Amino acid sequence: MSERIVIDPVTRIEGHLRIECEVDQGKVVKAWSSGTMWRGIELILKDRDPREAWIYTQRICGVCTTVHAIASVRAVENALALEIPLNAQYIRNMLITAHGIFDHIVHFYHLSALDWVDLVSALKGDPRATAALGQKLSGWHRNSYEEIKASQEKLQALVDSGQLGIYGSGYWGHQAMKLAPEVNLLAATHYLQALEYQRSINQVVAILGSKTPHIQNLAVGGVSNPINPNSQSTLTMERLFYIKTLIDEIGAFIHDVYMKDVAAVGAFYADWTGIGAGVTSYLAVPDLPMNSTGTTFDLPGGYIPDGDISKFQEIKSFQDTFFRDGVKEGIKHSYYDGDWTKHPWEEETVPKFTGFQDDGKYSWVKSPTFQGKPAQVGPLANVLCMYAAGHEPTKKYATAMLNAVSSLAGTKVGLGALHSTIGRHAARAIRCALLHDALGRQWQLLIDNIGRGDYATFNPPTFPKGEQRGFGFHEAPRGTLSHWVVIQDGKIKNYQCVVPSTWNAGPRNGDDAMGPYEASLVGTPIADPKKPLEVLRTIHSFDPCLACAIHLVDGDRQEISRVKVL
Ligand code: NFE
Ligand code: MG
Repeated sequence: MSERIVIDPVTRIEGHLRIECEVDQGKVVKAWSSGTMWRGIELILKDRDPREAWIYTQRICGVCTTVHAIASVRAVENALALEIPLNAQYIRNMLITAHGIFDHIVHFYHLSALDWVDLVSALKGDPRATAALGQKLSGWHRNSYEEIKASQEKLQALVDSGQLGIYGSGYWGHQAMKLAPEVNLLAATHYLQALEYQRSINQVVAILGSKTPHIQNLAVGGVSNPINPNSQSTLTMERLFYIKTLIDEIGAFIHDVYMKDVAAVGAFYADWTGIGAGVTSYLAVPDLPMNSTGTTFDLPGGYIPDGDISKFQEIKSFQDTFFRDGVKEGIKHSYYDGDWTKHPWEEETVPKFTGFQDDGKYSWVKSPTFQGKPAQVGPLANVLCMYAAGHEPTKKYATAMLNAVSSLAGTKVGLGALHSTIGRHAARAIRCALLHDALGRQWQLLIDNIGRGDYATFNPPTFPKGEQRGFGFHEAPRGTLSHWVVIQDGKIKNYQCVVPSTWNAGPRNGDDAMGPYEASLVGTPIADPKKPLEVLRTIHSFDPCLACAIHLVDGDRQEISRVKVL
């Protein structure tokens, strides 16, 4: 007999997500992904000055704080065919890469590792054996007996205090937890260390963006960082070389800790390379523009239909018509009035809440499609597309990751294993290494350009009479993000954001095809329906952000529902 599992809300994510599954004979047979929170940004933008849209859209999210700012200025610049100075591209690219590194480290260690790592078991690990294991895995200087022992004592003190806090309701001792106590202890030690490293790389964002979360230095037409190597109150060589020390410092953590831990989790949970593939049409956009018009990029992107890498089609520029015409959103199963599938420039947003209906409307998230089909976005899509584009550094890191998993698992693990729950973690670590190399390159490009005497950071925009349409895309940490703007006589007439978590968390589309979260859950084995750890493993592997996925407001301010708050 089948039974229902409802997880509401899913935790260790951003925003409000409800996952409902039907389980039969120990496996998920049906799944629903529902965004239950409702808020507003897109309609607030109507009639505003396009130059300030980025400040508002950035407030969509407190996690991917830079990305909506970046996509927004790109959308308006695209509508105006406005070029931006090279220094502005390089500074934006440094913000993008530093933020991405921070985001990926936080995701693996703090938002998802505890689905795989048992903290209670870590208390039983022998610190000396753990140090020996760590030293076998990598040359990381903080895999020392002293450091591991101190981490274990910290955990033990927490348990002894009886105040477990956020660790109180973990699935400790669950039968799907498979790591030995020493592996758990090593991972728990890195969990604590990762808190320091995510903070240090985020300083790059704070220095260039003036603050984080929510940077302050963007402008339609460039950035507002004044560059003057001889002044104390601008972006100086002293600040830039301090940034370089932060970039250099984090490299060892990414390569010797993050990449190695993901390989170990992949090898010890090798069965999870066969679980959680879901939607295997992948979309990723190119990013890190290398010129002032956005026609060449440091990292490539494109589209892979139905998991077939040989059918990869590249997306080439900020003017790309294959991308521009390929994106649509539908609302057949979403809480909006009607049943349509439209291009973002043509959408109108009229909320209409009906309550959760299995075969009707059941989510505030819309259903995006690319070329008429659901697409998975995120680091896995990004890495597969870069691999398909023949990007050599991607091939190098992907091969290194797969070789590391193969040697630990004692069996050959190929590229096909990436189409899975574990594959999403592996791809995120690979992408993190690529972003780190790119950050170093962008830093060097900026230094060299300043060295040539170019201090320009801004081209002022002018808004002609009449209508202009623009789109801006960005490969955000959770995947492809695009903003779509229609400008009329210098004011915003329509604004739509099609966001990474909207692509992945979307409900069934106009053709009733499941969204990526839903499709990835079907077939997942469930050991104990009362403790659905396996569902969380797959959902967390996408790194959900429902704050991003739903971002509209009811313009009439009607009351939708009332809740009691304790
Ligand atoms: Ni709120 Fe975000 C990213 C964007 S959405 S986290 O990355 O855009 O999924
Ligand atoms: Mg939207």
